[in-house]
Amino acid sequence: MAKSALITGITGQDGLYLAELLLSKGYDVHGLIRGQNNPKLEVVQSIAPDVKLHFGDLLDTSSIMRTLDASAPDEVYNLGAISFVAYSWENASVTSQVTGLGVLNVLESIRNYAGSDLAKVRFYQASSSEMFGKVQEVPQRESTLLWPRSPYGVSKVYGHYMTINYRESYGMHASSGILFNHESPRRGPEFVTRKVSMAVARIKLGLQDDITLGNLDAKRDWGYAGDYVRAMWLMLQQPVADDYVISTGETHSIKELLDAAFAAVGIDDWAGYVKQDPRFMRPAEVELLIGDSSKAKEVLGWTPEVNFNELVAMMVENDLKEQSALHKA
Ligand code: NAP
Ligand code: F7E
Repeated sequence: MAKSALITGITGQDGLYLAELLLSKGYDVHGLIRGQNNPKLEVVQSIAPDVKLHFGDLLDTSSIMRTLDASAPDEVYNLGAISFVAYSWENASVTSQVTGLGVLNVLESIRNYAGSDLAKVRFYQASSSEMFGKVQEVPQRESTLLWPRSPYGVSKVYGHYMTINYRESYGMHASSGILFNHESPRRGPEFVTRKVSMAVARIKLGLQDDITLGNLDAKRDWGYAGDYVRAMWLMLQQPVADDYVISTGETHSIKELLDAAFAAVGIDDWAGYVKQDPRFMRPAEVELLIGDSSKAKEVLGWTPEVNFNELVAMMVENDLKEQSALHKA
């Protein structure tokens, strides 16, 4: 019989890639979608029409329980979150509720749903490299001390330890993927990679004069979302649940991101196109992230396939197509 999987955050970047991966493996895929008249419902239905959608919210435990009953999942991937770090300072309480307490709501719902047969449901938590924040070790690995720098990071630490606690307290097959930044043409336009790829495409097409950014010196370990959802699935196929860092092991500054993105449209000197504004600076910055995913390589056999330059070129190319089509329409 086909396995069943439930994905929270189905309308997000990772939710869609994961849904496509699981459908290609023959899973019966269910997604939790929130809100009245969610504008992304049509996107999910057009890209992955075989996904069965259930209306619910991470803040509404009874809706999660109802969705578990309806989907009878073998695997639950908790990808739902308020995920934009900058927003989390302005909206610390709701971020803590959704990104932090939302994890507890899913874990408790699974515990109630599965009863004495807890082993029948495997759980994946979307933990984040933002938990390392003010990094205490370079590169960061599973054992590195966590030192989050934003309400988002603090909320992810809560969800991370709650996942470990349910594993240790109840023997639940609950794993956390500590994923470093991963991007794609489906990345939200509020994140820096997509903000840059869209602006560079629009500058090349003569639709925009420049781009305004914040801190250009911060460094991130950027990978491709399509590679990273493969790691999520691999974690839930292991006999024993555990936590894994998923990263490329390479770090690049925002300036290097600009180099790669402008180079993709044949512009070598971008200085005249880039402005800075304190509005995009953060109250506390995560200056440097670089991950060591050797445990994932050894145990899961996971390695990333798309490198930094390929990722940036893929995003710029997609935005050139999207922006030209929009402009012609
Ligand atoms: P994303 O594109 O921002 O997607 C977030 C998803 O969460 C959306 O589907 C959103 O639904 C949903 N959501 C928000 N509030 C909700 C609520 N109250 N109830 C139910 N669902 C809710 O994020 P992503 O990039 O795909 O990331 C997936 C997960 O991995 C997130 O937990 C994120 O924090 C984590 N993560 C991401 C990265 C990364 O670099 N991408 C790295 C590490 C960890 P709407 O569409 O309705 O808003
Ligand atoms: O910022 C700097 C900014 O918003 C990256 C989320 O998926 O990955 C993501 O969080 C860097 C930061 O991603 C702008 O200060 C400069 O240093 O693209 P971002 P993030 O904060 O790293 C982690 C792993 C997650 O878990 C999160 O959910 O870029 N930066 N200028 C800027 N950032 C933005 N957004 N906009 C700017 O104008």
